[in-house]
Amino acid sequence: MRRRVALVTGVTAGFGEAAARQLHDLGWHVVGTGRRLERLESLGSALSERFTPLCFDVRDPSACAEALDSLPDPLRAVDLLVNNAGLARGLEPAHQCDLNDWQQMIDTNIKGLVTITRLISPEMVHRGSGTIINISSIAAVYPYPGANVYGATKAFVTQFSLNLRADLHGSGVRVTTIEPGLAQTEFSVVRFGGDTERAKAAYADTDYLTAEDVAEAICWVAELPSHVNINRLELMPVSQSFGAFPIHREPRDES
Ligand code: NDP
Ligand code: 8X3
Repeated sequence: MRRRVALVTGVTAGFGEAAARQLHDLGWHVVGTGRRLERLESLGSALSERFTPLCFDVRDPSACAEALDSLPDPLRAVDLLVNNAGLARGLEPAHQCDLNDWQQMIDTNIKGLVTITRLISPEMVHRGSGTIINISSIAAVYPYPGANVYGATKAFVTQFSLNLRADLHGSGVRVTTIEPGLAQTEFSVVRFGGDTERAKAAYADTDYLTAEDVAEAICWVAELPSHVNINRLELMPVSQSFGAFPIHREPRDES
């Protein structure tokens, strides 16, 4: 019998690495991507021949196409696509942000995700089966100061996924968005430009989600019977919830 193939973007850290490990342990052949070759190689050594590394930047459409074209025939029929590669850069208010950071988030979280989806989905539709899991965020739904473009890219991911599901209706292909809250990965180190102390503070004295928690959700969605589609799945640590609407107040001149 043909082994199931999962293509997971961004397996060199965080959710992607944990998902690659868990899917591999469930018997999937995992094609794992990322820009850091040495991390891909060390993950490959920890797994088995059922792991195939692909080193490329999702922001480069030609590199995406070339990498996927380089796969041997048995790995071209992707049963599960996990669009996970992504990042946040900065937490400044919009008017103080670095425009390059905004462009990097748009190029990675939006353009990279749609490029991979466009390359992989036709074969799934042709075969009449497959699952696409897009990693969004609670930032897609709940605004917070400093989320500006990051949250907007994730809102795109959530809405794109719903629209993709509408387009693929009747094709047998499933589409799910997973929207995690606070989770400890390399996310905050990247967001704060390598400032590990600031990143550590984001997770201090609280029970955050782990990469393994999110990977479990990915595996659960992927392993459900083929007639079940989870549309959106939002998860947070118990220690996180919602803020009130802030009201700006200042004394009014009543004269
Ligand atoms: P990590 O920083 O730990 O991992 C991010 C992964 O994305 C890495 O493997 C990285 O690989 C890859 N990646 C980033 N940019 C590119 C690129 N241009 N090309 C290819 N790969 C890239 O973060 P997380 O695991 O936390 O993040 C995974 C996803 O989850 C992201 O989409 C993030 O927005 C989302 N998320 C994270 C939350 C959190 O609190 N941690 C909560 C909600 C959503 P490499 O650097 O080797 O290229
Ligand atoms: C990452 C979670 O709350 O930092 O998407 O935006 S949050």
